[in-house]
Parts: sequence; structure tokens; C-alpha cells
Amino acid sequence: MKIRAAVAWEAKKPLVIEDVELEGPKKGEVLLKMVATGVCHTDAYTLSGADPEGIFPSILGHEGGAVVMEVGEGVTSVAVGDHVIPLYTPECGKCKFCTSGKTNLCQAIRATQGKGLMPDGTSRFSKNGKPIYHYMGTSTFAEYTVLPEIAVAKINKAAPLDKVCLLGCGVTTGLGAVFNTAKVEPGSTVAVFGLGGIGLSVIQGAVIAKAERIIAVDINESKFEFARQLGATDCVNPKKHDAPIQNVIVDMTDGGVDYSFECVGNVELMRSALECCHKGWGESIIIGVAGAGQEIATRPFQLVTGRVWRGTAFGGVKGRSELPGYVDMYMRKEINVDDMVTFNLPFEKINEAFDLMHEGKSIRSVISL
Ligand code: NAD
Ligand code: DAO
Ligand code: ZN
Ligand code: ZN
Repeated sequence: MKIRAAVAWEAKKPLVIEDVELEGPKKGEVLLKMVATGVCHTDAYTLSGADPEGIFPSILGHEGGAVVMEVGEGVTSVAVGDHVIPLYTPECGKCKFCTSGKTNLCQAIRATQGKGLMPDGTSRFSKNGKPIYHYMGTSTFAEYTVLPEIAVAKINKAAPLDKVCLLGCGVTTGLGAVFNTAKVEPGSTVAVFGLGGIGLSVIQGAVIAKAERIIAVDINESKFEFARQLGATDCVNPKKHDAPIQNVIVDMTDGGVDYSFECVGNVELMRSALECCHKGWGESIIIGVAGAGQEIATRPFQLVTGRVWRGTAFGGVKGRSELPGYVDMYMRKEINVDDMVTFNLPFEKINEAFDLMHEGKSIRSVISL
């Protein structure tokens, strides 16, 4: 079928809305009509050319809300009309990773997904007979997309797709990092570095986990008001202090925080986030994605003396079995997703969503398709 999609022809160039060909779903695949998609920092990162896995031409986007239009042979777990969220971290339930009980990083389709292809090694998108690659296995910047059945989470049909699309990445990643990766306990002190969609969701998770003190850190002070509304108890701009931010936080907290979260993708900040943790037990969670080839550093003594460095992908959330529960949390009004949507834009204005993000004006722009 002919569809409209925002094609990333090459790095550093705006997306171009084009008519492209989409082949229907093969065995074990589903055709989705995308209703809405968020634009995440990771889409911008890939478009910038800094992503070592970035492949062009491709159709970016990974924060979608969609409806199942057609199912391929053998598909049993979803049906036409179901509402789903595409998963860049699928859940096959059978691979060594899924059955380990230790990780959400299902590897069933990892090799082909990393090459921008469907599990059979081909792309469903093309233009004039030439393939256009999939992105993160989701490609939500398109009116229609095809995904493997194991890469969609069936959700409550009553949930508004133009809001819960944000649970396809940012919101779930931040909440899951608190609940699954750090396992923040009541009474904890938490520091959150970076107040975009991820960091603000960490704050929401920390409130639900009953953290007593939540220190929000950003160099853009326009982010502070919303952070406070969501539950941050302190807001700190590192640029307003002469001392390194880790020293500032250690001084504020009688020795350091119990948990810190890096939600920017800056390797220097990752060091600060580790080093503001309390001696003996503080844990720092890396969520931000750093540029290709960048490395983290600290003195090993930081770890010898009990601080812990961890990372998380999609907040450790298993998409098919656990993401529907996060949507239900939204439906019960336990999390604020509505106010994370700073701008609603039509598909034609998708490049403006990137501009608004780079200008620091948006938490999330949601595109209607
Ligand atoms: P965003 O661009 O919306 O927000 C980033 C925030 O960091 C902004 O508020 C910005 O002002 C702030 N910031 C920038 N430099 C800073 C500094 N030196 N000190 C303090 N604050 C600073 O991004 P986002 O969508 O929230 O994503 C955040 C990061 O998380 C990105 O690197 C993204 O790629 C990554 N990410 C990771 C996962 C995962 O599963 N691990 C999932 C989604 C996104
Ligand atoms: O299984 O090796 C793997 C990779 C899984 C991909 C997880 C990506 C998480 C971080 C990227 C940011 C997501 C928007
Ligand atoms: Zn698996
Ligand atoms: Zn994302």
C-alpha cells in the first residue's frame, strides 16, 4: 500500500514527508495504523548522526500509539481493532533473556532490528523499489507501519493514544528506572539530572515510591516549575555554583543521595551523578544515551567505597506483560502524562518538534497522524 511517512534520508537533514510503499504483514507480523507519536531525544540523537547504529534512509520514531489493522499468518495475541503501543524492546517470552527473569532485553529479533530490518531480513518500506529502513523496530513517523507481533503491547482501548503514546518510551523508562532498576524505597533521597521527558518521569516515579527528598538538576531553569509541580523538593542549576555539582549535592544531603539518575546522555554528568551518591550504599542509574565512542570515568575508589553504577533500557520494563499496567496507572490518574505534552502538532510540522526540543521549549511534542 502507499502511505505517507517522514523519511530521514540522511543525518543532519530535516525529515521529508513522502509517499512510500509499505508491504503488508508477513507471518507473525501486524499492520498498524499510527494514531499519534511522541518525538524523543533519541530520535534527534539518531538524526544528528551521533548514533553508531543510525541507518539511512530510515523512518524514525519509537513513541507510538496505534490500532491493529491487519494480522499476518499465525498471529494470535492481538486482533484487528486492538489498541497497541509499539515496543523497541520486544518480549518473545522464550529466549534466554526473556526466561532469565533478570532482564527486559529480549534478543529474539535484536540482530535484524539493529540493521533496520524485519526478522526475515527485509524491509517493509520502500520508495521507487529501493528499501527504506526501519528504526528501533518501530518506525512510528509513518501513517502505517508493520511490526512483529512480539513487539506490540496490547493496551486498554479507553486510553487516549495521543497521550499514552509517551509510554512507548519516555514515561515508562523514567518510572521503570525508579521501580525496577533502582528499586527506590520510601524515605529515600534522590537526585535527577536532566528534566526532559525522562527525568520528569523519574521524579513522578520517585514520588510514587515515597522518596522523601527529590533534587532536580538542570541547566535550563524553565524546567524547574513543572519539576516542582510533579514533586521535586529542590531544584539546582549547576551553572549557578562554583563548586562541582556533586559537591553541592553532597553538602545539601549530609553525605550524598541514596539514588541518582542521569537523564541527559552527558558522560561528565554521569560522573557527577555517581559521585553525588552516598558512601557505602548510593546507587546511580544511567538512563541517558551518550554519543558514539564516548566513555565514562571515575576513580575506582568511588565503587570500592560502596557506590554502585547501573544502567537501564526502557526502565527494565517487559513491554508485553508490564506496559499495559503502566497504561492502567495513567487511567487511574496515578501518573501525569497529559502535562508532559507541551505541543500537539500535525504530521506536516514534524520537523518543528525537533526544533522545539533543541530550543528547550518542549517536554514532548505529540504528532497526530
Ligand atoms: P530532553 O532533551 O527532553 O531532556 C534533556 C534535559 O537535560 C533538558 O531539560 C536539558 O536542559 C537538560 N540538560 C542538558 N545538559 C545538561 C547538563 N549539563 N546538566 C543538567 N541538565 C542538562 O531528553 P529526554 O527525551 O528526556 O531524554 C534524555 C536522555 O535519555 C537522552 O539521552 C535519551 O537518548 C535517553 N533515553 C534513554 C532511554 C533508555 O532506555 N535508557 C530511553 C529514552 C531516552
Ligand atoms: O538488546 O542490545 C540490546 C539493545 C536494546 C535496545 C535498548 C535501547 C535503550 C536505549 C536507547 C534509548 C531508547 C529510546
Ligand atoms: Zn525474548
Ligand atoms: Zn525514546
